This record gives sequence, C-alpha cells and structure tokens, in this order.
Amino acid sequence: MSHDSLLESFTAGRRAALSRAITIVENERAGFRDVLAALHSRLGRAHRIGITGPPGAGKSTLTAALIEHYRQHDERVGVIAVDPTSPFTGGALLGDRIRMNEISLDAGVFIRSMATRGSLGGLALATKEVADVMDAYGFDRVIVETVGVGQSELDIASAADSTVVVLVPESGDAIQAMKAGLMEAADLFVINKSDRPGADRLAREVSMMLHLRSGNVMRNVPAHHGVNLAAVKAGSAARRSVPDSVNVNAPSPVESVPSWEIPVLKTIAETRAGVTELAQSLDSHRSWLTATGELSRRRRKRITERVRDEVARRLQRVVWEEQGGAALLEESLHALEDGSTTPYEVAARIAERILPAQGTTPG
Ligand SMILES: Nc1nc2c(ncn2[C@@H]2O[C@H](COP(=O)(O)OP(=O)(O)OP(=O)(O)O)[C@@H](O)[C@H]2O)c(=O)[nH]1
Ligand SMILES: [Mg+2]
Repeated sequence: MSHDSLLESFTAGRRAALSRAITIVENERAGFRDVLAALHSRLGRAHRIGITGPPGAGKSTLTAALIEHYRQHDERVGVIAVDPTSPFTGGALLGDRIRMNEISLDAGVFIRSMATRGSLGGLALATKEVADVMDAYGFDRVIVETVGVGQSELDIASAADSTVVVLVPESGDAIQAMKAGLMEAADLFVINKSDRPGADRLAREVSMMLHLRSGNVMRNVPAHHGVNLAAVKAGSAARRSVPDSVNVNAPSPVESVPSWEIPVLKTIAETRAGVTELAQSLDSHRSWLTATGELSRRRRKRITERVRDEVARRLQRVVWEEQGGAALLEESLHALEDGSTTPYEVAARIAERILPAQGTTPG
C-alpha cells in the first residue's frame, strides 16, 4: 500500500490503517517521516495521559479500569503499553489483563504494546511518535503505561499532558518515590492497592512531602489549602531541557498561572474503587492545563524537543551507519582494550567523518 492510500484509509478511520501506520512509525520503516509529517497538523485533540510507577503497582489494572470508564462515556481510547522487559516485573502484560475483560473486542479501544528496541531514535521517541499517530487518528484519550524505573521511562511519562504516578504500600515510602524521580513527574498521585495495610500512611506521607516542597518554593504565594507544585515543576522542567535562546518559559508560570494542587488519590484498581474520582481529577487537570495556557506551553516544549530528537536521530544515522562509525568503533575495540588508544581518540576519528574541523580540535 502506498503512503497516500494508507493516509486515505487512516483518515477514513480504518483500524487496519491505524495499525499499519503505527508499525511503520514504531519501526522507523521507509517513509515513516512522511507519515508523521502528514499527520502533524491533526495533533492536539487527544488528552495524553501517562501512567507510571513501580513494577506491579497495578498500572495495567488501573489502565483497564480507566478504559472502561471512558468507554462508558463514549470516549475512544488509544493505549500504548511500554512492555516491561526488565526482570523486576511483577504484573501481567496489559494485553492479558485486557483480554480478561474483553475490552479488546471494542472498536473504540486500540492497544499497542511496545518493547525496548535497538533503533536509533530509541524507545522514548518511538513511544511519543506512536502517541502522535493515535492522537491524529482521533482518540479522545491516549494512555501511555510505563514502568517508572529509569529516566527514559520517566521521560515517556512526562511527555503526557497529565502524568499519573501510581504508588502502592509495598513499594516503600514516599522518600523512595522521591529518590526515584517520581515526585518530579507527577501531576496526580494514586495510591493503589488501598485495600492493603499502609495505604493511608503512604498517602499522608506523599501529601506531606508535597506540602513541604511547595512550602519551600512558594513562600510568596498567599496561604493555600493545597499543593502548588505543578507550576513550579512546569517552570523547572522547561529550564532543564530547553536552551536559553528558546524562551518557552515566559512569563514565569509561578507568577502568572494559578497553581495546580497535586491530588493524592486512593484506588483499588481491581474493584474499580476510586476510578471515577481519578477520571474526574484527570479532567480537572486538563481543564487547568487549558485555562492557564500550560497545555500550550507543554505542547510547545514537546515540539521543541521533537525537533532536537529528530536532529539527533538524523546525525546518529549519518555518523554510525552512513559514515561507518559503527564499523570504526568495532575495529578499534582491541586497541581500546589494550590501551593503545583512548575513547577520546576513537570518538574524534568517528566525529571527524562529519566534522573535519572540530574532530581534530582537542577539547
Ligand atoms: N490487592 C490489590 N491488588 C491489585 C490491585 N490492583 C492491581 N492488583 C494486582 O497487582 C498485580 C499487578 O497488577 P498490574 O496491573 O499487572 O500491575 P502493573 O503495574 O501494570 O505491573 P507491570 O506492568 O508489570 O509493572 C496483579 O496481580 C493485580 O491483580 C488493587 O487495587 N489491590
Ligand atoms: Mg503493566
């Protein structure tokens, strides 16, 4: 099928075309950039929801519960389950869970699992691009489930409009979650498995941690019964990842944006307890994003990052594949091991192939 006819069927809403477009994008098949470029103007309708947290926290069960909830409200849902290929996993694959309650037969739901792969763009980029395809197809919600154990997983979750961090009593205390970087990523907290002992204590700890942090950075803001972290998070995230010359951070969100009070919700995903409240909270977050301009800011940041990612991917291809960088590295392994050359020398020689001037400059 040509890309033109693929796009035609895609636009007509055919599932097979969606599936095929996702495969092309996920595997960086020939023409994947044309597909993404053609869909670019259709982006921005879907509410992108990231669900992350420790292995076995119940993310897939919660995702299945959210799908059910949205389907009851006639919303269409696309799901990307980034499969935990790590040995830590305690849960079933989302697909297994979904098959159990027959969501898979529903035309309003589309689920794609993605596993770690060796492509140049990396899993995080592929996940974001597949989310774009689902957005362009017309899903109302696009949910991305990832295990929150590494930076790239957190990056995936943070690329959502709304990021839900799922914790459970057995995953340790709030301090551990903070160390794992989960506090930074969260727009909403869910304490799942609230049927188990320790859930109330963990919920209190997380709330307290959020208050402490917001207290430190929000000294000049009038007293408030909630937590003001999101505006601060938004500002610091922008400062971290966007170069100074791109002023996506003005005016300062701390001053101009009413704060988002990060909720700490309790759920029992298996019985669906608390799921309606979670869905309501997600809607409140989206309203807040829209009303404050934070949604546009996050999307602007996403687009800036996409250009950077794409430049990196193109350069990687040139250096490692087209200019034989991978082969040169391979040939140098022995010399590297016996100490007759250094990683810096080898890197300079590889970089020289596209940067003759800079490659030889020590620095
Ligand atoms: N007691 C209790 N068990 C739950 C609850 N939610 C999920 N579980 C169970 O916890 C286990 C893991 O659930 P999953 O939904 O697969 O967890 P996950 O976070 O997606 O797991 P990974 O994707 O492997 O990291 C399963 O056996 C679920 O049945 C809950 O609210 N209470
Ligand atoms: Mg899972």
